[in-house]
Amino acid sequence: MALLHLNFLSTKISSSTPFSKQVPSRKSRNVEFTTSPHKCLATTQNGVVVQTERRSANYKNNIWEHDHFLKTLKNDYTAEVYVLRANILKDEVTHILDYARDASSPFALLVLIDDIQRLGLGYFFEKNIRTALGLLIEKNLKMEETLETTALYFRLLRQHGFKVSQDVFSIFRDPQNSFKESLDQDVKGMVRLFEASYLGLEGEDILDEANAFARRHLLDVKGNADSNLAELVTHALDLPLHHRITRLEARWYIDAYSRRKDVNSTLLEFAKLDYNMIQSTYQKDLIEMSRWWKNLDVMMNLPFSRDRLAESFLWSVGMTDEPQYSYCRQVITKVIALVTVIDDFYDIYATYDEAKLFTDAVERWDINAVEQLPDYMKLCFFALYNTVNEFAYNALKEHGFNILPHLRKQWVDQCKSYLLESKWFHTGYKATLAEYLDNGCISVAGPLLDFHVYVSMTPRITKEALDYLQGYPDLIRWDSMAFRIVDDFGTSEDELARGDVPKAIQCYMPDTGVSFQVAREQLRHLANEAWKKQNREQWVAESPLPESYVNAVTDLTRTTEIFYQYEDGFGIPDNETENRIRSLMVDPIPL
Ligand code: 0FV
Ligand code: MN
Ligand code: MN
Ligand code: MN
Ligand code: MN
Repeated sequence: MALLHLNFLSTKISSSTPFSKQVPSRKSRNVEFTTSPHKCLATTQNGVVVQTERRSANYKNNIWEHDHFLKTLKNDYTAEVYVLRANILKDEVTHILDYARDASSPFALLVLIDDIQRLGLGYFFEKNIRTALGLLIEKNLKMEETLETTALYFRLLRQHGFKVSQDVFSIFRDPQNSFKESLDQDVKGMVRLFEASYLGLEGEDILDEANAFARRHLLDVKGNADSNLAELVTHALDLPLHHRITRLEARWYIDAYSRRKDVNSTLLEFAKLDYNMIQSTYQKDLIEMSRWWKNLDVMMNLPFSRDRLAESFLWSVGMTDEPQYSYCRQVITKVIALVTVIDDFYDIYATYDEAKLFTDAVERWDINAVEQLPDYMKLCFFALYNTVNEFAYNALKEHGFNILPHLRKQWVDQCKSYLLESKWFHTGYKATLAEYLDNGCISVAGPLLDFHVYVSMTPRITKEALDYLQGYPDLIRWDSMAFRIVDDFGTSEDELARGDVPKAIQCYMPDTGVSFQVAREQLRHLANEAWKKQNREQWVAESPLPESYVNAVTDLTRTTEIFYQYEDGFGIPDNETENRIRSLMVDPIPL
């Protein structure tokens, strides 16, 4: 089942990795893959007790279980006065943007656009922004040749799908073709350059260099700049803007922006208000999802599994954050909550024979198959069957088109990829990196999530697009590649400790004989290459996929970067993930 071809794997992982991320120092890493002692647990099969050797997950409980507010969340920003006020502010910002577009300072316009986007307001002004940027190109105004202006121009144009060459940075390079060291006085420009470098495509060496150059100088400058600027530097180095999800960036940027000397109070008020209004939409979504999950009660027989409803919902917000996509968020939340449980029994609890039975049941897609399953799997299979059929029902009602065969295929692919890992584990097989990633890009559930986003967010589903997606096109492939690598960074240490197949790093080390640290750097490099391939996908004109969808797919990669920014933010959600859920879903911004 070679669905993803990694023809570049052997050639493209270079030994010099100037822009790989720093690995956080951490307690000693166990890179010997000894399987942890199995736990002996009793389960029942149609009421008959059977003893089987099983591993233990040691996942934490659901941290929100006793937080009743998840079911009673309510901020006050749904009232009509707020809607009216928001409409007025929206008109005012439109005027500000029109004015800046017609004025003579490209730099001021670019900064305004960047502020609007980072404050989370970009979705209101998508068309206006594009028009303004298009005019900027057309008018061919003489721009100031500062690093700041050029880098901002480059990034914004690329973000909006305009073709602009990396050669715009040539003027900042000396005759030996490296960036001029004298630029280090320009910290603002350096931050802009750093952020711009992430919009690169494969082979754009000037941008690779720009990234290494800017990172080096920003690391020097950290702590020496004035406090607002230092904050921006730290934020960029922690995770570049291009890898961040809109809502979390908005929450951070609203605070940072409010401390700026040149703050525009209209923009700030609108950003805060809109943030709170979107939060009230999320609250309604989340309440509905919490009720669904509680009623389903699928965790009843699965004490070893992760119970992660709120975290699944955060994932869905990462992929489609605009208020009108509630249905898409519901679908994604349901898929993640269920696939997490399924992943856990394939990974941890099920015997290989049980894993085969579940896979077979999904292939048959026959509710009678529930009879053949061990008791602990029954509710879960039934829930999956009902949930996915309901997605198909909704699509048929909405689009007059039966997507069930495609949905079934996607779930079969998912389960087969889990089954193959289970087989590898139970037979002690050690895959090569290429073999592992070929399967791992599917098992990580990127294609599964991307597929469900398509059927739940596009205004018009076409068979052509469904077939295209299920052929695993580059867009899905590279998205899932970055997802798998970053997931392994965050989770493989614990996975190996509990007993699992060797993950990316552990497949790569014996292949090449490199150290853990080097393997990690090279895989980060590979994930960065996958990002570049995805950047190119924004420009593919012949794809049958709508642009908003292509953005949502990229947002999956961003969500992954966010969840695994500080190790496993999904399996172990009680630190940064908890704060993020509180700030996005619970606490409004004081106006
Ligand atoms: C990954 O779990 C996880 F839970 C994610 C990415 C949320 C979406 C749900 C799934 C893909 C299950 P984990 O690290 O256990 O996944 P693998 O594939 O490594 O077992
Ligand atoms: Mn856009
Ligand atoms: Mn797992
Ligand atoms: Mn797994
Ligand atoms: Mn994992």
